[in-house]
Amino acid sequence: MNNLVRISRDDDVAVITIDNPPVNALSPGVPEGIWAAIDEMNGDPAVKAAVVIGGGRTFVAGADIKEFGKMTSGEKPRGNLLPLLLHIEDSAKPVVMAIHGAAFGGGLELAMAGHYRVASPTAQVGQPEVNLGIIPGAGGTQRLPRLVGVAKAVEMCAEGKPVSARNAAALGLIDRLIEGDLLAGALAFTREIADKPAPKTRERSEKLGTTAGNTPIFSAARDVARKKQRGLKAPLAAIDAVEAATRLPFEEGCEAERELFTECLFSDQSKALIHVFFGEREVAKIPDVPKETPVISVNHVAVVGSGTMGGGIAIVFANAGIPVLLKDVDEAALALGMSKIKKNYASSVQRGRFSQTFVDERLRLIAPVLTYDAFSDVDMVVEAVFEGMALKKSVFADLDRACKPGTILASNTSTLNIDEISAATSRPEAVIGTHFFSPANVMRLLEIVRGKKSSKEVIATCMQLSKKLGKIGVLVGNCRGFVGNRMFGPYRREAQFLIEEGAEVEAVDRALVEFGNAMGPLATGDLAGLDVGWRIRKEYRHLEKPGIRQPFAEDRLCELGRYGQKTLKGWYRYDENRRASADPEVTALVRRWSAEAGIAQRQISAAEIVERCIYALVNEGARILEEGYALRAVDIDIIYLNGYGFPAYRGGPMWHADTVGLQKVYQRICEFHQQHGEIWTPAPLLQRLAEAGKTFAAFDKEQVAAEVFEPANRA
Ligand code: 3H9
Repeated sequence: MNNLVRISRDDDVAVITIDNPPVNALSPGVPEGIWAAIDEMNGDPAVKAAVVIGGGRTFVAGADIKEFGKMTSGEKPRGNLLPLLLHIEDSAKPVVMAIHGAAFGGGLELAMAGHYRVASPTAQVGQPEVNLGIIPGAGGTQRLPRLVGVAKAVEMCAEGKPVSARNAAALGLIDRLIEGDLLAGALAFTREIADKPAPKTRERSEKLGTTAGNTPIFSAARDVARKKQRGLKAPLAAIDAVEAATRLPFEEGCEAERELFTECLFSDQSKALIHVFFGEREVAKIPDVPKETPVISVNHVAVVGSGTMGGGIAIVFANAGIPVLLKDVDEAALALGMSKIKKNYASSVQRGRFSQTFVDERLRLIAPVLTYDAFSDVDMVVEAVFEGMALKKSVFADLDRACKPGTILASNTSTLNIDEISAATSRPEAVIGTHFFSPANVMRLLEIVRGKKSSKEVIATCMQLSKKLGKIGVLVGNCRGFVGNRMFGPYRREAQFLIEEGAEVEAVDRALVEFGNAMGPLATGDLAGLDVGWRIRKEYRHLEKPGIRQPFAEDRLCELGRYGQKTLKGWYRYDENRRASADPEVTALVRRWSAEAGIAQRQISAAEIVERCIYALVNEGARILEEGYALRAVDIDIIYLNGYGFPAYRGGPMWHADTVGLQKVYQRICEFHQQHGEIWTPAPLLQRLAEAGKTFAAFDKEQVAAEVFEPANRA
């Protein structure tokens, strides 16, 4: 064995423990250790069978994802799991896999090579490889249908969602659930089966079905994958691999799986999704707020403002089991807010997302209030009142008076200066931005805005809390629009410019949806309400530099009362069910306005539409990075994936730029600069990286290695 896999004996049963913290990934050394342990067990005449169990908090979370990057950059792959799994399956003595925590990916493949599987009821099993842009590569697509049947195997491999141990037991994937001590239960089970013939998963075929029965399963699964995982290649490859299991003998099926796995592994999609996997964990790491930073317990919170955002935020806390006071200024506003919350929950019950009992419990956690009286007890307040500095300041002054020392005072502002808001209190160290995205109870992103004086405890608490709330928290600096909306400005500006230059509204949206975005920029504007941006632009107009081209079409549409979906007219027109259709009136209006402004009309390709919009994001992102308002390029990527519908398989705007090549991106931005002037001035960081032949990913690595992070708030 080695230090990653241990073997011990419990009387006549060998206990093989995998010990590779934190999640027992099958890193180099682990497969070798298991192989040696199986040999030792078979060679020991005093032993009848073996239990394989994970040390620490989980069974096995899968192959070591870090190894994939090495494989695709040309390093010789170390260890191939398939022979190990055959070796286990061919063991002369039975092997029982004992699962707690997770058996994911290679972990489940390992478990299926055992002759039996037992599990704690809280365990989860799954083949989540598609989330990394790959498919199971160690026989998962071949053994799983033999245990759970074709339909379930296709679903698990193509959708990548985990299955609870209870469900897995019902499916035949787990042979026994063990309440209480897992090892003791596994040992007892092993002694029951030790003298019986050991079944080999790969030799089973009774659940593989018939061609006539399977064909509609595969075709329905492909339809679902094309719709629900639009643009992703791995789910379709996973379906092909399971289909191979139904058509080919086991060994040939494994070969087919291997080919599909390798093709996926070397794809840009997989590289991007692996970047996202590690990125989601990286954003939690704040260089000057180490893991050991003390945190404040948040057991009771308040939300000020019961509008759409405030109500959504109250739901988020209640769903996490945290009692919440919801305050508004008068009975009518509060009653409206509460009724919207109830409606929201009712529709969750209707859609089967929550049970009525769950909803009743959550609703009991939300207490509507009209005064600050009970605020002296809360650990955190999130202010979500109308977006105006004077109002926010007065709310924060009230909170300063009403809350006990140590209460976190958070603002959900999406545009205003956190430092200015914090100046209205006597405790700016307790003030921070928590920028939720609409709908707050659905969107995963939480931008945590660090004020100049926000304390490390407050930052650490909000970062940790975001996980508890089911959000992904990303720390950003205090600049106008923070990170996400600051970049969204140039992106939507370009979308408008393109229309003013002759592109059709639908063509712009279509190009970006085909690129992979969840929605086009103009349809997004209509959904959010065009008047929101219009009002903000009017407020900031005095800051605009004269002589710089500004888009005008959206403001003019607003002047005509076309605010988007809410007025059933915006960039598109909408029927009473809010179904969009192109509006020739908009085309005619924009053509007229463009002619009056002397803007030449031309044919614009989908490729140019994508480059103009996406490179506008990249250029602004590079500025934000250099100014220190985002800690790393990957933080920007995670913001765009979770708050703005950017396609995960492209890894985020900065990763996408790396994939295209920064020289190419920079070159194109220089051309746009020549054609469109100052707004396209290339970001100095982008220029430097492009000229040095580097990437944003390399920039991130250098920053971490050199520990040169500036606190994200230096300006
Ligand atoms: C696969 O198996 C392919 C096969 O078919 C074989 C092909 C040949 N590798 O998530 P956490 C790290 S593909 C390397 O914060 P949690 C993670 O980066 C794999 N590292 O914990 C983090 O590091 P750090 C299929 C891994 O308790 C730390 O462990 N499997 C791996 O919230 C803690 O992770 C998957 O896709 C890994 N496989 O959640 C499962 N997994 O502390 C991926 C984790 O430095 N993993 N790390 O930031 C998970 O879903 C979650 O980690 C899990 C625990 C639910 C297990």
